[in-house]
Amino acid sequence: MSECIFCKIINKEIPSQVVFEDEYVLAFKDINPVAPVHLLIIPKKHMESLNDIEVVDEALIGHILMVAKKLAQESGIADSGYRVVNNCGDDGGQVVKHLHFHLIGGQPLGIKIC
Ligand code: D5M
Repeated sequence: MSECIFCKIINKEIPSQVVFEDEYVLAFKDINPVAPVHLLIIPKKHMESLNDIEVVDEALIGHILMVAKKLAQESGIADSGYRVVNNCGDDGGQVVKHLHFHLIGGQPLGIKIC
């Protein structure tokens, strides 16, 4: 049994507010939202971080971005704008060690560091 909290969410061992699911990915509401829309999009395949993706994962990563676009549209933030954020590793601020992408929007977003 995996100890990874996001794998537990995928396996429905702990609850989450799922907004999208298919064979490859799960998207759910972030438990600590920083904006009116704050979703997490994760691969069902466990990978610790962006450092672990391989060539075979190219389609999966593209799919995650397509899901981000779809969820931005469905959330009503596509036209006003949003961010898709991946925190990688300790300096990147990654807390949960299962690859995930934040979809954030619904208000003007703060500090822009790049
Ligand atoms: O982001 C990890 C994110 O994961 C952080 O914004 C909180 C969120 N989180 C942690 N546990 C849960 C559960 N159980 N449900 C929903 N969201 C959760 P990081 O990029 O690693 O800092």
